Amino acid sequence: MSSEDMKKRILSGIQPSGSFTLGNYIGAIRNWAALQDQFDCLYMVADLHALTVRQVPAQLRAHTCEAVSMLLAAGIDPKQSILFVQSHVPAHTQLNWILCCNCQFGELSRMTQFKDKSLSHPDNVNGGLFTYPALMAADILVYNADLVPVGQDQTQHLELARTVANRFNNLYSPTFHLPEGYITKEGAKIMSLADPSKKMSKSDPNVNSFVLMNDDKDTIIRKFKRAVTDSEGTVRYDVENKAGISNLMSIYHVFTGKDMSEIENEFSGRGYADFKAAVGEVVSDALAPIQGEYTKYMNDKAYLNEVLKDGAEKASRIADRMVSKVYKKVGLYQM
Ligand code: AQP
Repeated sequence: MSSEDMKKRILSGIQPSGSFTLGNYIGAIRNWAALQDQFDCLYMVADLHALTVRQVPAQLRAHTCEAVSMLLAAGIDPKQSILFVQSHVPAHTQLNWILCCNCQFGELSRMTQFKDKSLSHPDNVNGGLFTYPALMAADILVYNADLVPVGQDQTQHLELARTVANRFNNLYSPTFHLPEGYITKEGAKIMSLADPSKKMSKSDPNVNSFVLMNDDKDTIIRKFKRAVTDSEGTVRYDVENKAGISNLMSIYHVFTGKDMSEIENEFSGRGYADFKAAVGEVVSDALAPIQGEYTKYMNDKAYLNEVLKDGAEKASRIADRMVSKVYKKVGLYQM
């Protein structure tokens, strides 16, 4: 078997629930491009997952195009990886139902994301929000992915995917690999600029809480200038007592490679204004070339559609085989 055949398979997704933030870039997208040489990668824009929270249809469509353009701009190569939109591959929802029927109510009730999102959207605690982990398990298992890059917030869902896969394998016969989490080197969790105790999120209603990957330089500089910090005036890494400054230091570290003590020395005796301006500069310099590419893709819908059609076909070829295998195993009559 060639080394190509032995590459492990990775599946990762991102929701088009808004424009991508600097948090999405640092925590996910930036790593995705880097994984392509080493792994057999499938990257999906998880539009079905986005529906668990109420979306404006026209915006969801626009954000989906933006998402695909941004992933291409950030270096996802559709010749090397399979890039697709989740709803374009019906096998995800087909397997989802089978897995839903193999997930226990108690298991789903224990998911902390369900509890959190029910609290943040009390007017729309829908069934999709509750069964979201079964769809996530289907996303992974339909490709028999070996590895899933996940943040801390998703480890519980991945564990459930393993539990369901294991249950299915025992009940019927070995079918699914048990997927493992893949922790990337730089797993920084980027916090909101308006409230550094909260994760930076693309669906945050406060536009000053996040920097978007397609924000222009002036906007980026202004948002960092307004970032909530503390009154001490010393650039010092202390997540507990100086969450805002520590968050900015993590961002500065990602783009400069400087460690925390180097950053402290660089800004020793200088105020927060200087530091915030420097963070804004390195972020906008890093995003500028990606933004150039992004605009190019956004203006070429024909190319985007071609990429997505090809991605959906390649993904379906793998996923459809798994669905028919599963359908057969559970006893669905096939002609
Ligand atoms: N603040 C963050 N820091 C580091 N990583 C982050 N990710 C998201 N926010 C941060 C990572 O981005 C990937 C895609 O996430 P998602 O779109 O599937 O959903 P999410 O984690 O819920 O992202 P958002 O931006 O917070 O979306 P909304 O506002 O819609 O809920 C994941 O790998 C995630 O870890």
